[in-house]
Amino acid sequence: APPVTDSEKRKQISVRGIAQVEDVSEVKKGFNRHLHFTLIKDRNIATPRDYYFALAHCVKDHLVSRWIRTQQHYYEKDPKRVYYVSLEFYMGRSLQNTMINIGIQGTVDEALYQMGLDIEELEDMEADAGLGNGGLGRLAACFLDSMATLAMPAVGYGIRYDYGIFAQRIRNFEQTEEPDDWLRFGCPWEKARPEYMIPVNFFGRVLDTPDGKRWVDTQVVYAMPYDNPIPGYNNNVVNTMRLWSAKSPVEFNLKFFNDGDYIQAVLDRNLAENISRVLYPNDNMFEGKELRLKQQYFLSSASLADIVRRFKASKFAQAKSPIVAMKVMHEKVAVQLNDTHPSISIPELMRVLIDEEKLTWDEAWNVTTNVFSYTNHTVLPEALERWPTSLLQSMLPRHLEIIYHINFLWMKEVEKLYPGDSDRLRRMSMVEEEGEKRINMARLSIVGSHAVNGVAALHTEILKRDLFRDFYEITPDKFQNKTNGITPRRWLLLCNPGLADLICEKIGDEWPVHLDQLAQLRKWAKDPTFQRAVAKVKQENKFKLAAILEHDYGVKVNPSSMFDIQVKRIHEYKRQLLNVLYIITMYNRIKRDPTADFVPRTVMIGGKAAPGYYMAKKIIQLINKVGHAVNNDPIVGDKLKVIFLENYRVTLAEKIIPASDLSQQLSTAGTEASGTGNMKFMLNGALTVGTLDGANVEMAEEMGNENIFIFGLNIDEVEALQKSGYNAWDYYNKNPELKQVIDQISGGYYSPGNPEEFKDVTNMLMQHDRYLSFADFDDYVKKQDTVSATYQNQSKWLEMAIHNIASSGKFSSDRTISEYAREIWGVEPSWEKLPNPHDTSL
Ligand code: 4GP
Repeated sequence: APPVTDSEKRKQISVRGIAQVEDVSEVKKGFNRHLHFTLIKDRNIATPRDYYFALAHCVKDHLVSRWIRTQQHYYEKDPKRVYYVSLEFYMGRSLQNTMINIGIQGTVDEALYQMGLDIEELEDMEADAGLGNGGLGRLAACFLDSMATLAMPAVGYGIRYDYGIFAQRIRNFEQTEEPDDWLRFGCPWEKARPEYMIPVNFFGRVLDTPDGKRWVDTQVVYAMPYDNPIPGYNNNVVNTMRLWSAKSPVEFNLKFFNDGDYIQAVLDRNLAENISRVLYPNDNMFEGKELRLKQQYFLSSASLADIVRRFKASKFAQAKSPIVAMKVMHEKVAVQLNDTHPSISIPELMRVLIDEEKLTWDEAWNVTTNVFSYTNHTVLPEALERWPTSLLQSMLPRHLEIIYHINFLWMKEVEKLYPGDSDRLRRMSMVEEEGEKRINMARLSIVGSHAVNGVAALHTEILKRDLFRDFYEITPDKFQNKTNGITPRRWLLLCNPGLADLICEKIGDEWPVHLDQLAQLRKWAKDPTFQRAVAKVKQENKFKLAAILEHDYGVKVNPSSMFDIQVKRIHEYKRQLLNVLYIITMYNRIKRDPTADFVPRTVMIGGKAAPGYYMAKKIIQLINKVGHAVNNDPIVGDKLKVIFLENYRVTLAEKIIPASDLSQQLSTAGTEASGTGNMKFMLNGALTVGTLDGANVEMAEEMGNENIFIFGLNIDEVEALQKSGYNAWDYYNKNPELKQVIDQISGGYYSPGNPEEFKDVTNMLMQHDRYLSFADFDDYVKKQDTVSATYQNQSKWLEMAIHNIASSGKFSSDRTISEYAREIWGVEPSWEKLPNPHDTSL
């Protein structure tokens, strides 16, 4: 027989041979092994955290075989790849989500039970991966779940911040911030890949050589990848989220080394590594800091280098000469830009293709515009990114040069279409000349992409008619709507198992991947037995939350009161103040007539304020002060409680939303691009009181206006009022309840000893409220009164709640992602399963 080759022998090295069966005894064995061999602890000294880590490693063992096999499968099939590039991935915890998605939760439950451990206690040891601020970051996380569930060859690229979104503590009624040291005990899910580090260049200057442009004398920082598994639901697919961490090059600050200041040179390595130190804590707000621009370029450059490397290694590219391959890269690569945050990717890809791959400008532009697409998440002017050219000139000189040339060609095109229309040229130029010279990143993103999308129907209409009107006029086909969605796995299966079980009893178990099937529940909306079952689940969730509130915040709530909840970042446009005005109105009514009929409420408001956002912090202080007055007033009793939910985050959302009766979505029409919290409440059977804004409009369409409490001005009325002139005094003078509330706040009723405390808040409301709060007050109060009346009719309320659940199919992020796939990326979603590598019969 011929000698066996090494390559033959190596076929023993296969994930097939080591994949374990998923039964209780295997799980116990794996858990035991990790506790002792990985954590080096025994049961005498192990803490709940040790047990959490042992379990996480054990669950990971069942994940990695699927992970490897999925990546092998993609390499073999060589499909078009999808890249979601985002400065934020607001993931929350991974343990329970992983167990659910790979289908071993039941087995693990049983194994831990047999070992005398409380799984919920272990789960609570996991730190949230809080690498996001709010909606935009959580959307990216839901999208990763859907892309894996739809078996799409997708990678999420982001930054591995050492510090995620700060922890919020309330001290003396005010917000304070604590650093979120989420990696302190290590992250069991990630795998560092130092062998794939990528150099990223900054500063330097551009040389014009016969061989093209050269960017020289740069400072180099390395991007070290950390891979995180993203399991699909029940399909054996595991995708990758690759997060970059900044590493100083060995020769960093060579000058100091040579000068003999060795210690200083080593200390200065921190400077380079600060790039991935901390997430900027702004939601819907641009802060033009140099370090933030560095983060954006760091992510863009490292990710594109990785994407180009993977493309070049693909079968498709290998079958062609390098230059021919690069000219058609867009056939195998789609990159979605999550807002303009990574939009420096556009000139970066041009630089790579022209300066390194030697394509012509036109060839490079064709590839670039076909690779990229851009999602807009907000129309608030203060959120739109406009980087000073002075900053770009010093940090990224070659990129600024490329942007200028893109703009030069673009201006020529516009001039050809509208000769002599200089005002239009100014409106459409990427270079803004008023005041400090800046680059408008949204305009760059529109011109550099083949598709631009809004995140709800109304929002997309605003983009087309208003913010990007001139661009829409020239390329109407570029503009698309992709209404946001949420993953039903985390936001129902995981967070509300009681409701999930109930739904399964009625309609089977396919709804988590075909959420439209929830529509079948409509036929039981009036069925008293089903209503009772839904009510029972809700009541159990409320008891559970009440216990958490008592344990974590020391407040006792009435679990049969209406749980009335507004959780989201604190922002003037989201109008938490409107909520506060109504709380005080209720309080005044109770005091005026303590014996009158009153539908008890526990009002909960939660959310973080950006640390530099003065008004948002004042709003938090006001909520806490009002809560203090209301909660300690014996006349009120347990009719009304006001709770500020400290440190609202993904993990707290999972506990609050299933226990909610009422969801408040109060933004001024035309300001909230979509909202996604609104969808989570709907899916969990809460009713909504809200404006015709963002996705609320489509929610109302799906469930019918009779199942939602819509109030306030619509977008046309808002625009008309702004045009004719909004005067808060008119409303104040006409509505005695409103007048009383404002007079109390400005008179120091809620800030005894310091009547000035909230004068900036009342002055804003009375004199320069951009969000027209008073204009909607009257209608809001009336609608809230209807809410209370409806709550007294429990069977009506439950009927509406069931209609909410049954109508939420559209808001699965699987639907959203399927639309992106087919209409923007040119790939097909799939509901087929990969083989289970643990199935030994295969
Ligand atoms: C948010 C929008 O404010 C929210 O309406 C939307 O649902 C979410 O994006 C996802 O599309 N925008 C941001 C931001 O978080 O920072 O612009």
